[in-house]
Amino acid sequence: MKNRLKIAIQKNGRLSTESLSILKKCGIEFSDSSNKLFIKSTNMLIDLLMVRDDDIPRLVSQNIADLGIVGENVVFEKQLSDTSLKLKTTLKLGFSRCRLSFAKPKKMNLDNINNKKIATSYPSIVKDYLEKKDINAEIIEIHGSVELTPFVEISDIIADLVSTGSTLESNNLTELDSIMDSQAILVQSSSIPSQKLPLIEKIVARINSVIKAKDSKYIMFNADTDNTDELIKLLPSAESPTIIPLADRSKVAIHTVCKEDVFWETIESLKLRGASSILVLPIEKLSY
Ligand code: PRT
Ligand code: ZN
Repeated sequence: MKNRLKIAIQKNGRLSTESLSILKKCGIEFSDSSNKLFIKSTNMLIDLLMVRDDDIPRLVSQNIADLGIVGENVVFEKQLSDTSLKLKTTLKLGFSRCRLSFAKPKKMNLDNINNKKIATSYPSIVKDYLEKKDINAEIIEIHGSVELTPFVEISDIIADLVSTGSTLESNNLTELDSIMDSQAILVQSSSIPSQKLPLIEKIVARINSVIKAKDSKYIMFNADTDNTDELIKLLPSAESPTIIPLADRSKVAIHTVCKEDVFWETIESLKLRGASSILVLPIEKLSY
């Protein structure tokens, strides 16, 4: 039991599906995951703690969990409000991206936010921002329906998470300055027992390889032999490509991994310059 690695993830919310999916892609198999607080892996010495996202930084800091997947915004808020938290960011995971931004009612005239009442679920981050900018304002801490507070006169403006912007739009709010960008991150305790380190290193390396693979694509196409240099330059972040001669000696096949997504514009540019039979494939795992 002591040697089993514990990973805390959000039980029910925006981070849950992706968190579980990234761990499964790392080859960790789990028994039925529905509705449990504690899930044992069936093939590795790993257990999942299914908890609220707000509890993850403390669970990791207290070594109740060794690793955790949580939003940067939550970690930053908890670290600012409790400086004794002992945890570090190991990897940025690239999902659940959002930003913490100020927003005001569309009809409100606002020159600056000095002396305004700001409703937010992130009081420590907002306080830190205001102090750094030397702004005097009142912070109203509220959890849930922050976007409604200016209209019931609890606040003048808000500071809330935004991803698509549609919540602000449908509540007649305009986004102002952004305080921080956030995404899901992998955190780890700063005092991991040494016997667990090899397994942590293995899991972190696998997660890293899953993340890299997600952004990468394998691209293959045929081209005229004397046109290869020009075509290779069009490929986004390409590794040194493999060039294979074809039966028709005037042509070659080019295969390479692009470390970024390959967009339609790139495919169209390749075609315009004579590439044919273009194939773009997803990559499941990528390890260097
Ligand atoms: O129950 P539990 O405490 O575990 O979950 P929770 O309700 O506190 O969190 P949850 O599941 O809503 O969000 C978990 C994490 O997802 C957050 O801490 C962020 O790191 C991340 N995330 C990414 C977001 C959003 N995008 C997001 N858009 N969290 C919240 N929102 C909300 C925002 O508060 C606002 O109400 O979505 C609305 C805005 O979205 P748009 O798309 O309309 O702009
Ligand atoms: Zn929460």
